[in-house]
Amino acid sequence: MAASSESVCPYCGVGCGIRYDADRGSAVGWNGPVNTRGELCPKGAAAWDVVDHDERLTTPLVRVNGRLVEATWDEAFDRIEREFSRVAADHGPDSTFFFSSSNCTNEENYLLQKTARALGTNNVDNCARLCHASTVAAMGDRFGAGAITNSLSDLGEADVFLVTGANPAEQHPVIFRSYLLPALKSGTTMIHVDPRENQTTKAADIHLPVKPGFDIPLLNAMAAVVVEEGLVDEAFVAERTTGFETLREHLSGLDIDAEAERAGVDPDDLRAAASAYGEADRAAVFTGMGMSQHHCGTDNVQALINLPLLTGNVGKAGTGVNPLRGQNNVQGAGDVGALPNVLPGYRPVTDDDARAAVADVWGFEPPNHPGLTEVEATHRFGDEVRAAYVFGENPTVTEPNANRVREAFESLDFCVVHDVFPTETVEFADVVLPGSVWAEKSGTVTNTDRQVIRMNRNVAPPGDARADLDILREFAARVAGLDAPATPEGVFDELRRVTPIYAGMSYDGIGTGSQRWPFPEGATEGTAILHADAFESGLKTAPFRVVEHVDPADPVADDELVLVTGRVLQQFNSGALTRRSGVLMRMRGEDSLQIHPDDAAARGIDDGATVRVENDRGEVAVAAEVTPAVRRGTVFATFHYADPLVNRLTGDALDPTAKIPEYKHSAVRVTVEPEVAADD
Ligand SMILES: Nc1nc2c(c(=O)[nH]1)N[C@H]1C(S)=C(S)[C@@H](COP(=O)(O)OP(=O)(O)OC[C@H]3O[C@@H](n4cnc5c(=O)[nH]c(N)nc54)[C@H](O)[C@@H]3O)O[C@H]1N2
Ligand SMILES: Nc1nc2c(c(=O)[nH]1)N[C@H]1C(S)=C(S)[C@@H](COP(=O)(O)OP(=O)(O)OC[C@H]3O[C@@H](n4cnc5c(=O)[nH]c(N)nc54)[C@H](O)[C@@H]3O)O[C@H]1N2
Ligand code: SF4
Ligand SMILES: [Mo]
Repeated sequence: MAASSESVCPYCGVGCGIRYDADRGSAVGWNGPVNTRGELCPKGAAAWDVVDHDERLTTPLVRVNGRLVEATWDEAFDRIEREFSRVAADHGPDSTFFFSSSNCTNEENYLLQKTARALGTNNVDNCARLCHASTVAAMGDRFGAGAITNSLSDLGEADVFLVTGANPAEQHPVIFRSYLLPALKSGTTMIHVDPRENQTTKAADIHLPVKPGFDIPLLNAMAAVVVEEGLVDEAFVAERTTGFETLREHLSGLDIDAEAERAGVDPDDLRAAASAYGEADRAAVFTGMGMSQHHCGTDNVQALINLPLLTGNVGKAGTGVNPLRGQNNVQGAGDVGALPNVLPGYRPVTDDDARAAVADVWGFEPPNHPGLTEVEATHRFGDEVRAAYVFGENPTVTEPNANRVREAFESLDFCVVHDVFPTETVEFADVVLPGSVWAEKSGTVTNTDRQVIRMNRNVAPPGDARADLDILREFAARVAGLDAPATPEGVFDELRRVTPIYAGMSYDGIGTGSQRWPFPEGATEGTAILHADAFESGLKTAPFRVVEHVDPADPVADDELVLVTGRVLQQFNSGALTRRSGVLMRMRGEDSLQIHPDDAAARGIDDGATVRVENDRGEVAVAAEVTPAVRRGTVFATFHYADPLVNRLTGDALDPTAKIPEYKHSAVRVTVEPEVAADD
């Protein structure tokens, strides 16, 4: 029996409220904390499609003689217990690795990271690593907190939006339509920095089609214009920053026009954008994957942060640095400690007091050395890392250099995949655990503007599938001897006690609304706008940083093009859910390669022709979409499909600080695919 209860969309970090509507037989919006009028984008509206889908995993599977066969839960867990114990005993706990899930609840992520730590390793990560890890690192360094500085509801007060490396019209549609568009209609100016024209560009006043990987010269040149034109907020700089003189010296040595040209943009347009940003009373920055997913992702965001600090655009309504987060709980997965270097609440594993504080609640102390990050771990599969638990992630499609990733998964001694569909990663599993989707479980998720929202169960999981938290409870008991609370509410109550930024919240208090972090013990509500009087670091000031351009990892030969990868509105990440949705059908153009007419003509490529895209790492065949929307020298494809598997082409380079991959810059050769002879 289905009951209609308030839940949260399983897709993006906007966190729209959805529930099952039995009359319509589909998901509908309720008036949630973010989608206050019940509005949804096409993905949210189609979210029921994956609940009663006939490809759902409905029974545990174990590999016997190379084939996955149906098993009982006991058989599956006996095998898991035996193999995890064996690997940990033979090679030490750091030979195990845990992929936690940004698509799953705070309670589930909390329990999985606690299990890893009880087993004796900090080897737990979630795909924030592939996403905004660099943003979080840079913002943490400067402001003392890596999260969005403002709240969605105050951002409309901005006079200028600087949107860089993000396409909110397609990737955060309800934020775009319900929070940004009304402001744009009443006069807010939007600057869009993106090598490609997309739906966001259509609503922009100034478009800077930056050359992929050249955001630092662009941002430094914008900062230099702000200084040159006397647009610096002197009072703010004096009171709230340090290091201005050093930055000013560096910027005054720059040739602004030359830096603009190096970044591939028109110097006049760049000056216009910088003046608009600098002259605004209130200017808000939105930043996305175009900035974060480079091997200089942290430096990109460091360069970006100089702008709000120069102009006093931090700590008040309509300003700040606002990363738009990825999945419905990528914010929360990090908040509750599913990261290898920090405990719940972002306290470093190396901090003795932090470990002692969690030990008071847990009854054991977590290890004191940071664990491996997600991609680093994959690179060590079969060697240092022998067993993995993959919860709600599809890394064989989504990690870079997919051919290598597949070999890595092959080389594991033991792999558990806990998912809801037979994904491409399930093909590498020794044991498969059938979990639950959004409508089948309860718990909390934390959206992009730090609001903790409750999901309530509408329907039971299909067949023998179980609620994710119940599966993780048994896993915790079997491999680490933990006795976790039986309900999401019980787990939330525990996680609150070790997560200072959540300490004042309560499950009941959230109800069908939300509570926002930071919400310390004793507070009556959370803080919407961070860094108002002092930064979250506890300091009154934030430092300026001098940032130099870093060349992309892949050198680009004369006959090569730069492949940028990204997203479209109707598909979500690895496509595990959306590719199975009847409503979000595969549409023309979604899996094609956007190529500029000049680059196409030089290669004899017609619109619609099948082209081969290749480099030393791999190759894919795709249809060409010849369009001037993408800049010359750059091609664009999505990574939503297992075929074409675009991540065969992306590389291994990682940001040295945040370890995020360079998904937004790969050198490729593009040629017309030779016709396959009809009689072959
Ligand atoms: N429809 C849909 N929505 C989603 C998702 C989805 O898969 N589909 N995924 C969710 C997730 S996990 C995330 S992380 C967010 C991501 O949301 P976005 O950050 O908006 O995602 P992307 O499309 O990957 O990248 C944004 C833009 O960066 C541009 N870009 C590429 N290279 C550069 C560069 O060097 N510099 C600059 N300035 N820009 C560049 C691309 O052209 C692209 O338009 O979306 C979330 N929402
Ligand atoms: N080339 C390229 N690659 C990229 C990116 C890019 O821009 N370009 N972006 C990167 C980014 S930002 C991200 S975040 C990653 C995303 O990478 P992934 O997290 O690997 O991708 P998803 O498709 O979100 O994977 C979600 C998995 O969880 C399962 N799932 C969904 N809901 C539930 C649930 O409630 N319970 C359980 N048990 N399972 C569930 C789905 O079936 C699916 O297998 O991809 C990265 N890869
Ligand atoms: S905007 Fe995001 S959270 Fe809202 S319905 Fe669309 S995918 Fe779901
Ligand atoms: Mo993401």
